[in-house]
Amino acid sequence: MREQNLYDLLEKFDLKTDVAGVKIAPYGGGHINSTFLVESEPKYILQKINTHVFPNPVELMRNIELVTNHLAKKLEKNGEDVTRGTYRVVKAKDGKNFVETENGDFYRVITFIDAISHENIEEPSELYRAAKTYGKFQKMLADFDADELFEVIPMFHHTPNRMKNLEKAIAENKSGRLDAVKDDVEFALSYKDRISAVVDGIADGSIPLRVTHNDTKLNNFLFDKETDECVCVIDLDTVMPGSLLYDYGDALRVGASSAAEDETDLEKVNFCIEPFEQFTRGLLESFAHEITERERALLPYSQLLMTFEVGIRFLTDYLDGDVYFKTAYPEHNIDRARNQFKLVRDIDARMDELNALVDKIYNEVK
Ligand code: ADP
Ligand code: GN1
Ligand code: MG
Repeated sequence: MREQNLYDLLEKFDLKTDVAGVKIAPYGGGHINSTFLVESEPKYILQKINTHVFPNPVELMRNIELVTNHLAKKLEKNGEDVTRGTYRVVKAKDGKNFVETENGDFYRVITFIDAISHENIEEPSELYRAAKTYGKFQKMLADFDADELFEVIPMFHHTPNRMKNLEKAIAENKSGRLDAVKDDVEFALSYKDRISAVVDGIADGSIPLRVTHNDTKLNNFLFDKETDECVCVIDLDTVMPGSLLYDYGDALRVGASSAAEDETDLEKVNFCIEPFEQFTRGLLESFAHEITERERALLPYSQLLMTFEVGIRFLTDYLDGDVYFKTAYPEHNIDRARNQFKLVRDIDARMDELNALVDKIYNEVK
């Protein structure tokens, strides 16, 4: 879409200012939606919703409006700065929380929070601060009625189902790339009988379902530009009932890696224990009194699991011909998969050490 059309589109939203002539530029490093920063005063975020990934944008936006309204009420009650604690949905002039264009694209506008996201950590203590912010976020949603939420992507973190999707992609080999990735496929399949612990725990009740974020990678946290304080969690598209373990594991997947998710020099991609310790400490300080024994026992496993899960999702998308994640070049998805698998190997080799560290931290903070 040409930029001019974005101005026409913004006209349809109930903005506090005239945006004629202001700069509108692609923004952020997300893999799903198309995000633009509208540099008016105040600034806004304009997003084209990825309707391939989110085929029910109306329900998705209803979820986000409900969740952000709930968060705003809580923040206000706690005397906190609502404008930094969550983004808000800006309504269209017709009262809807999105604009649908003639060709069926869905756009939304949300308030811009003046803080930045990191693609990689700059120092381990960022993860302690992120865990505290996450803990607050999760607790604010603890009394949110989960029945109100539409399940935007069914079985989003059902790892055995993700494995089925990979097996289907292998069988179909739509992209014709299978031969080139035989080793990666073999590695992925070798984990097949080790990926059901969280779904099993949810099924037998030892792992409670909570209203969770489900996409807690590092760049979905915002940090203050000056103080590096962790301001809030954004990207609320996937807020759905889920396990705390999904959010914990996913945050550490990127947060405890020494390199970007698509670094191709795998010698540079290493699991780092300091951010792991920091995030675990922050999380357990928030949840020590309510985390179940099973959840606690599976903390290190969940990091392995979530890293593996995203790895097989990248591999699946590579085999399917790059239809899900945004890619910048043809081998992007396989580079990402190999990067995640390198981390899986690293984490797996250190499971005993990580389990002992979690026990130690738990005993210190409980
Ligand atoms: P995606 O679903 O594609 O990941 P996000 O909603 O995460 O899209 O947005 C992409 C990036 O844009 C984020 O990682 C963040 O850097 C930036 N961003 C998104 N929403 C806001 C906001 N309300 N305020 C400030 N920055 C934002
Ligand atoms: C996507 O939207 P973004 O870029 O924050 C994906 C996550 C993956 C992540 C991998 C809705 O997150 O599940 O973990 O890419 N989001 C969706 O980087 O599929
Ligand atoms: Mg994002």
